[in-house]
Amino acid sequence: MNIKTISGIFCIILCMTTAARAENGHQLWLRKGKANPVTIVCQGSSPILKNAVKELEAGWLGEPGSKLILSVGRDKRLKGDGFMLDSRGIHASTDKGILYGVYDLLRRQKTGESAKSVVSNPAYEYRLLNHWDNLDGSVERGYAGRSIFWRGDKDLAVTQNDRVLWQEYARACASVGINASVLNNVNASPRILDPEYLKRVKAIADILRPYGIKTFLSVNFSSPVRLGGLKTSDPLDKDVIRWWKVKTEEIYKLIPDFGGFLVKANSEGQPGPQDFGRTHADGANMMADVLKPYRGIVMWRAFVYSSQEKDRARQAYNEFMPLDGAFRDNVIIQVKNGPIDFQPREPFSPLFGAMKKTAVMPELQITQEYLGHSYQLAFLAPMWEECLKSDTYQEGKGSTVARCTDGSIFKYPYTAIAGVANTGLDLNWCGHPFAQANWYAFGRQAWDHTLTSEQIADEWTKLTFYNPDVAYGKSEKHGDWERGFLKPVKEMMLESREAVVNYSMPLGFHHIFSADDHYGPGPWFGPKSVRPDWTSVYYHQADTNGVGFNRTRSGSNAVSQYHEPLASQLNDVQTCPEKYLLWFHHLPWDFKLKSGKTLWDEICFHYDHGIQQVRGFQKTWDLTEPYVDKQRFLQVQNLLMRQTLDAQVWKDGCILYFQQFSRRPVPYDLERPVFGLEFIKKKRPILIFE
Ligand code: BDP
Repeated sequence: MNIKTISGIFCIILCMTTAARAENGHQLWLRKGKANPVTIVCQGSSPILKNAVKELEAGWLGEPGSKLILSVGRDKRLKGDGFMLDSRGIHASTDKGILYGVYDLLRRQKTGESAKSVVSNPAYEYRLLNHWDNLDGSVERGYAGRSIFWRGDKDLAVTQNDRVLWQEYARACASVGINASVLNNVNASPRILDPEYLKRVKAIADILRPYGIKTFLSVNFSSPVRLGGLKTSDPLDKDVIRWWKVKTEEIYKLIPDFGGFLVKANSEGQPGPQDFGRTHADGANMMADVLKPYRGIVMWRAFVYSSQEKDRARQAYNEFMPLDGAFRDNVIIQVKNGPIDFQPREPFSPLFGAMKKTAVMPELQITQEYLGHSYQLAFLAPMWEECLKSDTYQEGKGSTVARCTDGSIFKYPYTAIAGVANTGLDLNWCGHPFAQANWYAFGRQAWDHTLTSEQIADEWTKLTFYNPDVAYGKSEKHGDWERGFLKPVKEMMLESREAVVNYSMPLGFHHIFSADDHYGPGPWFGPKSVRPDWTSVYYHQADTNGVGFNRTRSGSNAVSQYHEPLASQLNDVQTCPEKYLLWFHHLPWDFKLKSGKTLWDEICFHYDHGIQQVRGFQKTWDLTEPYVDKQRFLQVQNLLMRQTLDAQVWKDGCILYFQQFSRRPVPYDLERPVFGLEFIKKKRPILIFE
């Protein structure tokens, strides 16, 4: 053998040991690895405990041959499904608590976090995913393939593949503490309550249950008419009440631990109690009463807005505050994090903390409807952290959104938090490899809202990318991986949502999308035939004098829906945080910001900074190549290319559009536009790849 052949063989061996094997992402953050033997003593053999034992046996990375005790019993340090870890094992008051303890322990072993004397309690009782899955298999605002639950009327039989997938889904949810799923779209088809569909719901519920997951359904308010053939769906009508009673009984016969209903009523064309001159409370209470004997709950959404209200941001508060105290105790009002609609940045909804006699739960959006679908890398934990940790001042300083909803300030009988899911049939479940981090982060924050985004990014990155079987470089292997991959990738993730804000809607801009796809820029979108609050021009109000939505006391007065001192702080342009500036104020183009720049220049700088940030992500990612498998490396690399193009289109489209009103030059330091305004409007290069 000559030297060349020897070095060739050597090279192949080296490559085999160092290259990470291709990963398609299907195993999420639960990737299989080697495990050490462990002996488990478990008191009980429920399906949930069996799963707990199975997980420990398959994933134990502690001392080989350790003995671990799983014990269930009351302890005053434990709340709900909380758990305790110590050197002897896991203790919890419920079987579910044991399962959560197992996942927590295994996560700590994998990420190198200490598992000595841990006491962990969930912040919210219900930690739900809301699937906007339609029965025909499409997913509203879903960007990762078709529904994992539905395939249409003609395909209701449950296959072995379905079962496997649902089990994998349930396991992933449980591993981050998610304990409930709403299986269908809030724009609900009445058909979901048809016996044929309920059979499939039961099959799903049976598979989710051993992972501690409760099943809920979205229901259509006019089901009594559309499914039951009744003449009315008036919630005070005796026959209607009877219809819901019988239907509810039918559901509980099939699914004894069914969770309850999620309702979108009198919103975006959906039917509701107001169609019959009744209130949201009348509608919600009727359902709450039929669910009460089974301990079921109603999650009633506050996402309402009508064309009569001059400022859409005010509507939910105006409609729901007068009803505070009128709801049954098994009703929770489900409120989106912001007053408009899951924008890249919104202030928190003023309903949080304001409804003191009614349980309120936050609704977050995991699917990236307004943050680049599954084409853009946007780690959302910082956005949710920002909302949950915002101070409402409702009961004095420190009344954060989280504390106003988790039962610490108001003693609600039920507490909950929901996330609109980003799952689909794509092999990696979520489309973008980094979108998985948002599913993970939602579960972790719903369990513990005091966690920082940094901690969550750290855990997820280690679990999702670190491969103990790979020698990452010549020196001390862990150190290399942490420096070469973990640190830069975490920094990129933590910056990513702000980058999206910068290149799409900085300084308080919101909802300036093109038409209904909620993807590319469309600040020009404002046809007279469309209801004003469905246009972009309504939200930015740009003219030659200035830009922004005046929600101060001299404008729509939406600021007054917030508690003092926040209301005054937002009202005053000098104290309003700049990130919310154009949300609350209409300002002249030459208004001076804290940086000393004019508003116009600052807008341009933010758009430019956003694209520079994404260009930075491209560089960061390219350097990670030695530390990640080829499949995921290339996929993310390609997606970042597209994101840069998207950012360019956003920047050029918005700057050139607003320049027509500002009549000022683009600051000299900044790169010039690449696309012309008319070109963007006409060709929408953002969709070139489709
Ligand atoms: C909006 C979505 C729409 C949803 C609606 C909702 O564009 O598809 O149906 O929210 O939350 O964000 O009901």
